[in-house]
Amino acid sequence: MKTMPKLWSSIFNILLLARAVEAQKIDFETLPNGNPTTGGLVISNQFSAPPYGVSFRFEDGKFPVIRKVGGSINGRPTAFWGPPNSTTFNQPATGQNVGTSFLSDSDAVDEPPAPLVVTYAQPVAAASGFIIDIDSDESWRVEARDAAGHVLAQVELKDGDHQTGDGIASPWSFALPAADIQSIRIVFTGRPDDLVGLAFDNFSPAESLPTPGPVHLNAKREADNIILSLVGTPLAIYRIEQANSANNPDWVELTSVVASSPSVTLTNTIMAEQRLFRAVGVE
Ligand SMILES: [Ca+2]
Ligand SMILES: [Ca+2]
Ligand SMILES: [Ca+2]
Repeated sequence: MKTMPKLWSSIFNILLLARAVEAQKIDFETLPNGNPTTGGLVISNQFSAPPYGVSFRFEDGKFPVIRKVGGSINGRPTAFWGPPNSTTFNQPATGQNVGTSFLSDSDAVDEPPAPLVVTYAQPVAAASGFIIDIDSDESWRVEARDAAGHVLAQVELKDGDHQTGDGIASPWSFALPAADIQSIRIVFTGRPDDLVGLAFDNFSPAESLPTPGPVHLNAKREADNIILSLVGTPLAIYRIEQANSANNPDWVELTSVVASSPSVTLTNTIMAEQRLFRAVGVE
């Protein structure tokens, strides 16, 4: 009987560890206490305690706010014009795994916001996240900076690059040899007269983007639609490609998706008698 408490305590520890690792992604759908976020909620230091250890502020002194799919002010979206063809209020493209909430600035789509700075309580070696809807010639730069504010590494995200576009979640990721990242700075680098909002989501404060593992793609027909569902490594990116013929298939990119648990689904209208689909992990 004496060994029982020990056994239970090790099981309990394993459960806690599993929970802590999973909890490190900030998806802006809920706060650390589990309460759902609301549109317009100001985000500053709610995630400053472990396991996150981060706080958020724009360089002009303003704080970011939660924005929701469908949100608008005076006929303009609160974060971005989403698909089709940038006509909808904060609507992500399908299969982007961004839920219904993300971090934005407090204005409607308007002049570019000041750079957003994420400050760490304790420095980290890795971090990753997504910026939604990089289109219309827009571009962003994400910098990983040390305690003195020097840029250690940076990622440029530009309209026209892979994994950018209308409502698409574009990834950035850092993995440095040592825990030197004291802040992350997200800067709009497009034209100063662009009408944009920030839409930042699925922030992993201390982990780089996962490497895509094995993927399973399933297709089924429903009336005039093909429903594709993909099971892969959560938060890893997969390119969905299509071809018209099994003989010498000429694969063309259809879209990219961000895998989520348990699966991502996409609906496609049937355009031809035969169509092949495949999913390719993007590293
Ligand atoms: Ca989200
Ligand atoms: Ca945009
Ligand atoms: Ca758009």
